[in-house]
Parts: sequence; structure tokens; C-alpha cells
Amino acid sequence: MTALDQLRAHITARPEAIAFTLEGSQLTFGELDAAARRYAAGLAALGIARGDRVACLLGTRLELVIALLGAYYAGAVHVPINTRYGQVEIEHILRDSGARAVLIAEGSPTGEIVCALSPIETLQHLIVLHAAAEPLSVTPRAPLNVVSLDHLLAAAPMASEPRCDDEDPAMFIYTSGTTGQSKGVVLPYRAIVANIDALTRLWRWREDDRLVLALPLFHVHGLCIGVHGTLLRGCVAELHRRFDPDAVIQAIAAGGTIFMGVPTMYTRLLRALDADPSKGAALGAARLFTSGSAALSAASFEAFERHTGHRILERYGMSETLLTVSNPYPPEERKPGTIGFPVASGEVLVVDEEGSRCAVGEPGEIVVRGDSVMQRYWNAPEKTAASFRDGWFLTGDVARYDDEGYIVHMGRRSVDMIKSGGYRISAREIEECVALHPDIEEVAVVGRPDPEWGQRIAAALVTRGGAAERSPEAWAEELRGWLEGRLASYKRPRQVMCCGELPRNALGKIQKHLLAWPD
Ligand code: MCA
Repeated sequence: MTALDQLRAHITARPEAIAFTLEGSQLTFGELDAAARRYAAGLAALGIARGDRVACLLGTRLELVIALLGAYYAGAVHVPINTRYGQVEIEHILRDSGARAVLIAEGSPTGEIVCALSPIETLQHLIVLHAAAEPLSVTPRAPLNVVSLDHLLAAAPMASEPRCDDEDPAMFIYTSGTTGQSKGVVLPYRAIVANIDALTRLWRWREDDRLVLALPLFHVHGLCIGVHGTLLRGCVAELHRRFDPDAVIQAIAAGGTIFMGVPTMYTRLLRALDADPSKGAALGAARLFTSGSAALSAASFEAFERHTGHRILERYGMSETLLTVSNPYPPEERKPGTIGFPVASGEVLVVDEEGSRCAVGEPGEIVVRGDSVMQRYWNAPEKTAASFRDGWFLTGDVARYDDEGYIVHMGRRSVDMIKSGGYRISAREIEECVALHPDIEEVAVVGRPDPEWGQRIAAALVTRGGAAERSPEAWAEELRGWLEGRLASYKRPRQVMCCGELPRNALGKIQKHLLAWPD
């Protein structure tokens, strides 16, 4: 059985069962399959062939799941793009991936950004959602073939059974590194299915589960675990367009059994519970709460248990390796402040500089190998080579074993990688964009501890001439305007400090840890 067959098991066996719901609309497994077959035939009619990239710039909606599966059925590669991104990020992904088509929601800010881009050689088709219902508010600058999803969905379904090899790329996920622009992580079917199958079995997902899915569907957390887990386990995913603590509490009170969140979401759920502790009982009725994408504080773990009786199951992963470490399922074995043990789809070790397994308590780097690991970075053989050693992927995350063998995550090796609101953010990418400001001579961006976001973005600026008179607050406001539309708003510095010069070592390298931030 191929990995794609595994993803389609419930489509074949239980076509009548509901797979996804959103605000009163729903898709059964059979309806999803039929729509994906028509969309795949429509893509094929556009000339999209095996291995071609189809970018997707949609917020959470049922069409996104159809577009994902339809791309798979057409043999194409799904390239999700964060709908909060600005022009710099979107253009980079479209160019780097060589996407032949991009799916946008007409009238959306990101759709308008795509229309305003100058021609991208490989990009030929702009797929909008609806046929002529709303003419495009912005005419594309580039000569693109504009076609609607409605139109593609009217195609006769593909005649043959969808087929692909396990090593074929299913998706490229663009992710921030320590360098400026994001890198495309090539995820083959093998990795996604092996990992999400192992993870959802470990977490005992069942057909009768109802997943309350309020994570965005353009990153590994929401898209791989949420959507692919639903397909693999045959449960129902109730999609939410955005995270709203009260809506999540209501959804769980109405029968939701699983919730997955980033720590910032738990902070907000806890705020709602503090304001009205009676809501704890509604959440108590669920079966499983998991947390990932950034470290959950032991204080949040304990407060959530006090309110709801649930011990949040914390796990660890990254786009390149998928979800590789998880706390055990039995609640009493979930240990706050740890990420748990390796998931069955790969091997995970904490190693020292020589690559030997660290002793208990000794900090080392998390390294991963096995089925769940990406194939490579797209178009970047040197970066791919540099991220592996003897077949092990080097995560850049520092951890240690505790005395029971649980892995304790301790942070990133590089200060240039920031985790804020569950997003992985490259300090360099922000620095490159800020440095283009004519009044800024130099900039250093770091993540500073923040109780709500995990880390908040802070920028130390060396400004030019007369601009030095502006206050840090005025500079923060200036940067808001400068970055608006260029980068996602969650990458905007929330704290700004102006300095005469940046601290450097004898070789001239900026020493970010020596920056003296006012509190
Ligand atoms: C938003 N704001 C922020 C941040 N994000 N301020 C500081 N730091 C931030 N990180 C600001 C906005 O600019 C805005 O302010 C205000 O907060 C509300 O913004 P909004 O976007 O509406 O925030 P939100 O909708 O409340 O979103 C918060 C969120 C969201 C729900 C926590 O960030 C989220 O969905 N995060 C999940 C990310 C995720 O899926 N990560 C998984 C990656 P203003 O109005 O002033 O502009 S996959 C991964 O990491 C790996 C593989 C893994 O292990 O899962």
C-alpha cells in the first residue's frame, strides 16, 4: 500500500462519514474525494503535471482541503503560503518554488499582493475561488491565465486512480532558518504519512474523535497533524477560521474531543478560564489537549490541569523532521517541562559535539534520522548538506535527558532563530528588511522573553544623523509603517532600542547577547 493509499483509506472505506466541517458546511470523505478528482482533472487540463508546484494562499476554508488533495491526485506539489505574509515573503516563495499556479482568494490582501507582483517566469496560472462572481479588484501586472476554482471543479473527474511514489514530494513547507529568506522543505509522502500515522496512533486518535482545529492550515502543526491526521484516522475535524478562546471552549462543550494548540493559545484559554472558572468543566469533557511549536511553561501546564483536570501533552518537532518527540499518552506519564520520548517514525538523540549520546543532564543538540525526515531543501544542496551529519539531521535545538530519560528542550543554538506565537522567525530576514530603511545604519534583531508570545521581537538600531533624535517609541511606529505589507505583522519589532553602536567582538561579529535592554 502506498502512502497516498493510506491517506485515502477512509475515503474508500467510509465515503459517507463526515471528514471536515466549517461554520455549518461539511465535507464527507466521499465528497472530498470527488471534488479533489475534479480539481485534479482541472489542473491537468491547465497542463499541471507530476512534480509541478501549485502554491496555495488560502485561509482556512473547505476549499483548501480540496486543493491539497486535488494537487496530490494531479501528482503536483502543494506549496502552502502563510496568509499573513507580505510581498517580500510571498514573492520569494513563488519564485523559489517555481510554482506554475497559485490559488488565491480574490479580494484578500495577499491575493492583491500576488496581483501586484511583476512577472515570475514560471508562474502561469492564477486560480481564484469564484467564477466572475467578484471580478478581481486588482488586475494582475503579469500576463497570467486567470481561472476559477469553480471552473476547475466543473471538470469531469480524473478517470484513473491517483498514484504516486512514496518518495514523490507531497509538499514544500517554507520555513525560516538563521539565514535571511525562508527555505523550502521538501516533504515526500513517505515522511508525512509515516510520521502522522505514528503520532496519531501514539495519541490514540479514533474514528469517533472530533478535532477542534483552530491552527492555521499552512504549517506543519495544523496542516500535517490536523488535516493529514484526520484523513489517516478517519475522525472529524471541525475547522475554525481563527483561534478564538470562547469559540474553542464552546466547540469542546459541544462534543469536541481533541484540541491542539501553541502555548500562546493556552495562555489565552487560561485567561478565559481565570475570568470564568466554570468553563473548566466544559474543557474537562475533552479527551486530549496537546501543545507544540514552542515550549509550554510548567506554569501553564499546572494552571490548565487545575482548571480542567487535563495534563497537556507536549511534543516537539520542526518542518524538516516533522513531529519527532512526544510525551506519552497516559496522562500520569506526561511530564511538564519536557518534550518526552522519540516518536516511532524516527530515531532521535541528544548528542555532544562529537556526535556521541549525551549523559543525563548534559546539554547537547537534538539530531534526528528515519522516515519522518525531509528529503532536502529545495534548490539548496549546500544548505541540505550542511544540515546533515552522518545521515542525522541537525536540528539546531539544544536539549538534555532528565534522570528518567525524558528529553528536556533548552532552546535554540542560534539567537537568530526566534519563536513567537508558535511561529519560527528568522532574525536575519527582519534585519535585512529593516536595514533597507534609509535612516537606519545597522540593526540587530533578537527574541526577548514574553509571557504571552514566548518571545517578542526586539530590534536594536543604530540610526543615521538627525534620525537619532527620534524616541524608541517613534522608531517602533516608524518600523510598523516600513514593514507593513512587506513582512507578516507578527515579525514586526515590538520593542526598539536605539544605540550609538552595536556590541562586537574582536573579529567585528555582533554580540547580540551583550545588548543591554531596558526592562
Ligand atoms: C500577532 N501579534 C503579535 C504576534 N502575533 N504580537 C507579538 N508577537 C507575536 N508573535 C499581534 C498582531 O500583530 C496584532 O497586533 C495582534 O497581535 C493580533 O494579531 P493576530 O494575528 O490577530 O493574532 P492572533 O490571531 O491572536 O494570533 C495569535 C495566534 C497565532 C493564534 C497564537 O499567532 C497562531 O495561530 N499561531 C500558530 C502558529 C503555528 O501554527 N505555528 C506552527 C508552525 P497589531 O494589531 O498591533 O498588529 S509549525 C511548527 O512550528 C512545528 C513544525 C511544530 O512543532 O508544530
